[in-house]
Amino acid sequence: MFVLKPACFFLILVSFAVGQGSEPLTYLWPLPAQFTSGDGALSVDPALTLSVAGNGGSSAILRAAFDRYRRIVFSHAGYGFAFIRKLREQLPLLSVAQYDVVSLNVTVHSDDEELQLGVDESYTLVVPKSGESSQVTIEANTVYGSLRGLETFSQLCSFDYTTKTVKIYKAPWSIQDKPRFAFRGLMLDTSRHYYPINVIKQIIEAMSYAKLNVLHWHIIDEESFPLEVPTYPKLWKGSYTKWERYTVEDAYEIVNQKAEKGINVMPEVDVPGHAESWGAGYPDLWPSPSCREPLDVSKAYTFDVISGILTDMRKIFPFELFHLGGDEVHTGTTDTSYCWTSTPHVKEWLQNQNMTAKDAYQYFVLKAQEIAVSKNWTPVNWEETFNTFASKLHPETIVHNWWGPGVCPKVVAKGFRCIFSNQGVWYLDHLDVPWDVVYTAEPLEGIHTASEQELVIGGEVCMWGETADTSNVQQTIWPRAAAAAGRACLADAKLFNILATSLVHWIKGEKQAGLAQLLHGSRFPEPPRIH
Ligand code: CP6
Repeated sequence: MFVLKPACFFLILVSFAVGQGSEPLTYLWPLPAQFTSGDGALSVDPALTLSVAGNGGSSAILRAAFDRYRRIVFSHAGYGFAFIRKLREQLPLLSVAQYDVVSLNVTVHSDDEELQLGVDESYTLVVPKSGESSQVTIEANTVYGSLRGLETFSQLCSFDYTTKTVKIYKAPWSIQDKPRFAFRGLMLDTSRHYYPINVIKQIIEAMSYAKLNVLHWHIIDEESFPLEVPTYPKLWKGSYTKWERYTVEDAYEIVNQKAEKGINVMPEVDVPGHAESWGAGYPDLWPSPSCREPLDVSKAYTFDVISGILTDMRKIFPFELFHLGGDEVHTGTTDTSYCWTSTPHVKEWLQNQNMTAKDAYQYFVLKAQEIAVSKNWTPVNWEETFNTFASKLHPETIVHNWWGPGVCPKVVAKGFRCIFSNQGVWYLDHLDVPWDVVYTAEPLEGIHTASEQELVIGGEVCMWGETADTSNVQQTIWPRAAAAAGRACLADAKLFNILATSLVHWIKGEKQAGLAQLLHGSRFPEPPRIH
């Protein structure tokens, strides 16, 4: 609510300032890489039809997306009268109203490509001049590009309250878009607060509006273990209650929902720290009942359990990246958490192995990486692993920045790939960070060569769960996640002196054209130039 109130106030102020009497403007967010527009207006038929061409023509994903967007675009315009729509489809002569745009032509050039990191999301969207033709066209190489195009199409459409029709203003449009980064993430932490899958699905829906494409699901942490793991059925004893759990079916549902929206899920199993909840079902995973973190490094059993969890999860999560955490592991003897050096059997094991606690941290992370790699996953780890033993990490490791600025430059200098999530700017649990600060953060800052810049696969905003529950998680995520999405999608960083977009539709999980428009002219400074 803290975020929402000032933002709504701003929205109302601005809509008075620009809305009076003038033709509604069309705001796209994130802004496409390249576009031109004119000053015409086209009406769009609520019985808009989809025609598909190219190899992707049979895609059920595309057809389902079209139906979804048609419902969004025409929510005010009689789309609900299915009976009338059907009648008109049967008997075109019954149409009384004439519309400029009656069909949307989508061409998908290639067969459905697998939804993985770097999938081609580019598209071209053309809206003709008034009267010139009655078709809007979207062309894309993959079905996922066509989904991004449909999203942009839906943002071009706004409801005209005077004529009660949906219109595309500023026609003709010619839009060529492709994302600046392959990885545009949002992290959700379901351990500190449980979110029902409906809420997660709403968040995924909202992600598609902002063209974010990876949900990093931080499923488990020290507070709770909400996921069902069939091989170790007592693990989810660590959930808060038996109602606050995700079954295997729930997880499948979330993954499928994401596939429909062109969004990947990157699950996280954070080891060896942040794992206390595992021991609720299997106390042997704790060094001792009175000293519970990090997981017991001295037992082969610990790695058997990790392997079992990853085997089960492999069946559910098709994305090639898997997050193994590795953050905030307390290894010093003076730390408040000192279980490895203070628990007699672990201490003895360390001595026998001739390892310090720090060595054991490295040993643990590398063993977990081996398990993930053996299951055909690319490991992702929080930056402490890189900061502590960079040269030992699996060469394919993707390092996830969080502590501070200047980490990705070091990571890419060593040839590793990096995800930018600097906590000072992209941690959504920092409620005091305003959205312009989120927007002006630059993942490539301090990285000067093209080959090193390419190793930054993208960025991610993190919604750590301590500060948000079901009642306000969407409000806390948006609009700041959308601000970051603007940055992560732009193909050309200087094209941004434009307009922010709807708060309302993201928050409610539905779009309301008309309320959706929020202007911010010169509020933001130029972003740092990247050469
Ligand atoms: N939980 C886990 C957290 C945090 C991290 N990992 C965290 C640390 C500092 C801040 C916010 C969140 N709550 N597992 C760090 C990656 Cl300010």
